Amino acid sequence: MKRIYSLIQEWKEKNLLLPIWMEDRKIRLVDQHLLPLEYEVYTLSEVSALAQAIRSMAIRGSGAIGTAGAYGMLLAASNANGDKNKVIAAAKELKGTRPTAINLMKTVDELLKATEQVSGNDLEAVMEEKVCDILERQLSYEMRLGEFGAECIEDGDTILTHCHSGALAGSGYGGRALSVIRKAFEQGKKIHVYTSETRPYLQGARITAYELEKFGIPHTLITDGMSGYLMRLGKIQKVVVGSDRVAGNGDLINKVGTYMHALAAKENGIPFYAATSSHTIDFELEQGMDIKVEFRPEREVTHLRGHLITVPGTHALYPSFDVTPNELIAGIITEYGVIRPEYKINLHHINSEEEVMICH
Ligand code: RUB
Repeated sequence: MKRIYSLIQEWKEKNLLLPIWMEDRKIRLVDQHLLPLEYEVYTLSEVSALAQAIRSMAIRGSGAIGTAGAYGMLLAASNANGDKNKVIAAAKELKGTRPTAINLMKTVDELLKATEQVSGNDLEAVMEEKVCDILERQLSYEMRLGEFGAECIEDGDTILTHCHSGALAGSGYGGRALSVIRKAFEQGKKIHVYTSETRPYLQGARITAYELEKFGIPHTLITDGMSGYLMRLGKIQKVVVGSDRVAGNGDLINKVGTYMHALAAKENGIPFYAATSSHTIDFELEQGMDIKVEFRPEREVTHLRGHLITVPGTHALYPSFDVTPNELIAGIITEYGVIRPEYKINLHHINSEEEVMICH
């Protein structure tokens, strides 16, 4: 696997923060449960172990689980001894792990299609080529959307972000939201970031804060319910979040809590941006509320790091994502530019690769 190993080596030398990679025909994966207190890397040699890591959210974030799907397919091809049925079974297992983030499904389907015409003997080599193309493409999207999105950020802005849409949720530079923020910071803009903690899994408190610290970007941790009041105080100028899926009409499906931030932003006249890539737009989904959102185990709400934090026997609910209607979104940042309303019309320019509207 010469090409993939040299790609990984090159990216490590460029100090990309990789959530997952491959070594000695095995997957290496940063356990995102433990960050930022511990940095532990697991070695996985079976697709079923990777599927479990995605389900348990040891690896998470829509971009990163798409990448995990790609590595999973390569691992499956490598372990298959030429038996394509094993790759088909692995694809099914990977796609069944988490239902909301569309990158996982699209990536696995793309790889499955690529293997259909291939003989068993060529399976691993063809998969490696295709996976490398996908990894390079994802990183290039990340860099380009960061450039476009940074144009929306002004010197002196304080930006609210929710959950974690950063390097470890993406390809290693800054994922979606943090690519925008990181690029603006690298351009010399004096910015500050509020990261909302993101109950119950605390991606904002743990992982966004970890990356902002690493990148040297000034930041402050807030709890999820504080954003409205801070907006009223004039302390927030922009909101930038990532995206698990964008519907064809521009509705955004993202980490639960996003909708509340968007409502507060609209009420206070603050631009709310969704950072995404063309790969995350689901043109088959007409509107966001048509999606079946993943509900996770109630124990993830009633317990924190294994400790019960409520009355024993109390029931809890955990819809993992919510839907932000398109009318609350000032712009959808993509690798083609920043798409403005009317999304139903303008998002489709991406599909046809016509020129899209870019913000200034
Ligand atoms: C992660 C989450 C992130 C998105 C967007 O959910 O909702 O905000 O994935 O980030 P989870 P990005 O932690 O449940 O996987 O667009 O960068 O993937």
